[in-house]
Amino acid sequence: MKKGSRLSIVFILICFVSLSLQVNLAAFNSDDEKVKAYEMAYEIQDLNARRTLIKNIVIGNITSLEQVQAYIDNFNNADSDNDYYNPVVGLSGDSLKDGLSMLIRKHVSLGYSAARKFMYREIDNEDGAVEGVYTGRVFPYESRKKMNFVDTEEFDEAARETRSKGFLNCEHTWPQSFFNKAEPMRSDIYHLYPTDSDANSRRGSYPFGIVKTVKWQEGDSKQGTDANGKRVFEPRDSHKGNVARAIFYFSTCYSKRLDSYQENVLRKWHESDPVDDGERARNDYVHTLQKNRNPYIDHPEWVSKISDF
Ligand SMILES: [Ca+2]
Repeated sequence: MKKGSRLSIVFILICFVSLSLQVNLAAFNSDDEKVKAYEMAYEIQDLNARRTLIKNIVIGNITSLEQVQAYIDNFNNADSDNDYYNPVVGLSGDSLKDGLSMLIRKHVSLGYSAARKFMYREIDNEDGAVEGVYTGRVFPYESRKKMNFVDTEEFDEAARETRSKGFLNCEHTWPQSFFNKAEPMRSDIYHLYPTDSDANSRRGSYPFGIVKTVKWQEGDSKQGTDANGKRVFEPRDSHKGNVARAIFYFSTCYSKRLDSYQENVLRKWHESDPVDDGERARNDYVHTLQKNRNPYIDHPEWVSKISDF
């Protein structure tokens, strides 16, 4: 892109970022600094989605890169909360579940576009690539670029139609059809994961279970019928515990009951695929955005303290 047109985008974008955020381009010495300001303004655009979380941060007129950086640092430092679980310490059974429900229900919903943007660009992005949780297929996703294989608000509709399968999209571990795509459930990242679109549609809204007769299989995830002939979806082993804790979170947060079949399967998976560092890091990251946590990642032992989800 030519520098002249790039700079005009700078101005438009910065105006778009926020009415209350004004970057005075004239204050920057060189074109390079102006372009850098544009890059940082882009970052602020993401941060801006979180702006409502921290009401005491006032965005003034920004005239230097240092001020922009300080603004970003303020966001990143405002998230620690060591006493998060204090209100439920010592509780068990239904009291624990109800207490956790009150605690985690109070959170910020980013909206579906921003939630996916954070997920693909940052939370689940490893060196410019995002892995589909069911198949393990890796999708290149370079930050700040429109990627045709990724289903975001920028996703090209024509590309979607010509690629009926094989793009990266968003799995709702608790199926969207069960809550009519309503917010804040739809955008709650604790049960959202990047997936291969094909695997996502194979999962559909089937319950999770152990597949005995395979109808579809890829990357060790399967869809088919279980020992009783019931149609189920079985994620690969490394994602089984993540699914269990996502569902326990959702059930607790939104007071949705699990049938005993589903609960038994997920309790086993919670044990067989325990919490790992990657899941803990994801919990920390989502906390900075939503201001709540998945308690079953922080305290896996609480699952057995609750007799009935
Ligand atoms: Ca796992």
